[in-house]
Amino acid sequence: MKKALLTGITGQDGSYLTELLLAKGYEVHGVIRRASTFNTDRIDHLYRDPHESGAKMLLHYGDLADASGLRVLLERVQPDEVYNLGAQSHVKVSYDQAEYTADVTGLGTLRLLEAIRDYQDRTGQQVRFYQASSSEMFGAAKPPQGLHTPFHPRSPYAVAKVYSYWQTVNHREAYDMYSCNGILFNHESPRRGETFVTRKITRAVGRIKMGLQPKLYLGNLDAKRDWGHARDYVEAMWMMLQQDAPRDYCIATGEAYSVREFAQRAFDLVGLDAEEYIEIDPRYFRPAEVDYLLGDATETREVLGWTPKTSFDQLVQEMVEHDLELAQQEKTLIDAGHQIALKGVGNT
Ligand code: NDP
Ligand code: GDR
Repeated sequence: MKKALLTGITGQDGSYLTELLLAKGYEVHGVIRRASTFNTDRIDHLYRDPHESGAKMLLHYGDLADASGLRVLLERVQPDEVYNLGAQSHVKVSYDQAEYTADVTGLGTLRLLEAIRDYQDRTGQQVRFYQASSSEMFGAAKPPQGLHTPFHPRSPYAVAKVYSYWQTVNHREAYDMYSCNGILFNHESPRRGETFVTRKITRAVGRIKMGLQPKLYLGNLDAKRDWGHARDYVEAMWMMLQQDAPRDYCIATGEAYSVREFAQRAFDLVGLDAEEYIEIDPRYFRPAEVDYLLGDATETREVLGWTPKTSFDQLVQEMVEHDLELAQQEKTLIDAGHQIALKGVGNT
């Protein structure tokens, strides 16, 4: 049985990747952070009490800021594959927490790579490594962006990801490690964090339709993104680690839409006019914006044989349907006299 170790298992991608790996018969070990409230909502449905026999998903406390803890985890788990999905992943937040983002999203990768290198040197066991690189690294570069496009990062988050990208390449070249970068363009789902724009929109659509929220405040509506479905993208991550030799890949749909277009489709699906409900709030503007991301994944498709299965329309529809149901549940509870606190508010 293969063993995988995931950082970021509690995040959107971590949850879909865990489902995929469990279905393939892996034992999955996930790194979780200690928090004062539960932070495992996205993987609770996969959890089985480790005291029972047959538990295949096991969770360990750890943090990308804690090098010694990561080293101990490698010894304990002895993984065949490591997926580094953990990060302070919010672009706007990275402006407020630039140093922290550099530490976790940048240096965290180096800590993990160095722990793997030591483990391999001592045991002779090969560990395959996946780095969650991002289209944000292309930043201001002209579309379409692909493997040969020079990086021009536009936020502390993107700069940290560029650092991690090159550490991953350098460990491959210097130490002959099986380490790969997956440069993934935006991917969304009903499990997307509620402060990312697509989920913020679909949550608002559901709540506005149910009369729970009057307006939706957004920033730059003209930014364009190449949006795919997270469930499809985690499959590509796994495929990258099953090849004969390590290399880097770009994963994208090859279609881009603006934030305005995403919102219009989402509101249309529930019979509302987006223009009537959206207001611009400048606090959602970023100090430097990434205007237009459109991925060129031709090479990846040829090498990996991967193609996205979910269209843009299907993605928007799945998210809206999910969030409409969530809003209906909220309304039922409110009508019954319960207090509901909306998650995901704030200035992001
Ligand atoms: P999420 O924000 O949903 O999840 C991030 C994960 O990282 C969470 O599990 C979070 O834990 C964990 N994490 C945060 N800080 C630390 C830390 N200090 N130590 C260990 N773990 C930490 O991100 P996604 O699932 O959307 O993305 C996964 C990865 O892919 C990220 O690295 C992201 O930057 C990258 N990426 C994402 C893209 C996308 O469109 N989704 C596109 C390209 C790259 P907790 O739950 O406790 O907060
Ligand atoms: P992004 O995703 O920055 O591309 O990073 P996000 O959904 O946050 O922003 C996309 C675009 O929408 C514009 N926007 C808003 N964004 C947010 N969050 N909130 C708003 O109210 C709002 N209004 C307009 C933004 O300015 C931006 O142009 C995501 C993250 O998952 C990264 O971790 C990942 O690396 C990249 O995608 C690829």
